[in-house]
Amino acid sequence: MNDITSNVLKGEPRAIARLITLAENNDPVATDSMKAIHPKTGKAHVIGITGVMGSGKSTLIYELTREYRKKGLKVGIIAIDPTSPFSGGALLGDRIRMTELATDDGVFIRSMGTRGMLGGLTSAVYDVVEILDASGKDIILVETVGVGQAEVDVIKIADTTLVVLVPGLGDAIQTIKAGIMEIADIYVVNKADRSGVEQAVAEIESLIDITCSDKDRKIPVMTTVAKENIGTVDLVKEIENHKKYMKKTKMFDVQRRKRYEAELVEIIRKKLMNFIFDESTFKGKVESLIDQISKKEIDPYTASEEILGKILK
Ligand SMILES: Nc1nc2c(ncn2[C@@H]2O[C@H](COP(=O)(O)OP(=O)(O)O)[C@@H](O)[C@H]2O)c(=O)[nH]1
Ligand SMILES: [Mg+2]
Repeated sequence: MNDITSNVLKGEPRAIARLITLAENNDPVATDSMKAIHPKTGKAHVIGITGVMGSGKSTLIYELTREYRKKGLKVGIIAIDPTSPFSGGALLGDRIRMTELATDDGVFIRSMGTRGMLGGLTSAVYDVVEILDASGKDIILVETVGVGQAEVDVIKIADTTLVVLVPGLGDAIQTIKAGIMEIADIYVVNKADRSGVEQAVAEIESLIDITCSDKDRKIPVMTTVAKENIGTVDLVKEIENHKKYMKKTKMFDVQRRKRYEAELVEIIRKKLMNFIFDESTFKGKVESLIDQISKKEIDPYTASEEILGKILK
């Protein structure tokens, strides 16, 4: 076992940061470490937090982290959002609060760009989850921003997914439109200090009644004022309840398999792409096929078969 691997397993922050960077750069050293740490993973509860920008996800993560720290649990935070206060974006007041966490040894924060293929999650996020898990974090909070594929993809990584909404703006309706209704294990109506909370909760609950297929568990709708740390203790309890429910029904393992499936597919996709577009293998061939496609000498399907035929033969 190399130094970086054993230091990651000891929870050493600098080794964790280093391995994440190596993994993001597809460095072969990272691959060796990733192979070595996998048997040490699986303990962390991965919690996805998604919702529109400005709904209070980062603030909520900050308060949740403080609650988990009070319980003595170690926390990893992955912010897939360049504007996050965790990555130095956002308002000064928010940023100061977030950096408070950075001085705590039991907390590791990493922000990542949204440079995933097809607008999905950046592929290194699977590695980061494994690394933080192996480093001894009990809780991993993954924040994704906006409404799109990344939000839907977070469900594949998370054991428990929170969808954060705010009162007003017909948010619940927007959620359905974006097709993320199915991904919520828990709804959080944040900014409950604003008007229209009851209406938002009622709206979401009636949507749950229509769309929720699970008869054994009603999806809870929690209200919070993240900015004033109101409702976070109850939210932590609901997150724990969801985990217990998942364990009891064996859905936990089903969900974990989804993550590993997504991760495996992503690794294969990445390797295949690197192989095809690598200078030494097919680069020249690919270029000449693109020329031929442009000149209508060949169609893209036949061209793809030429490349794949060479791999699969
Ligand atoms: N009024 C109010 N503002 C909040 C609340 N929670 C967060 N905010 C503020 O909303 C803004 C966006 O919060 P942030 O956590 O960055 O949202 P994110 O984009 O979803 O991560 C910040 O200025 C927060 O201070 C809340 O419960 N009530
Ligand atoms: Mg944020």
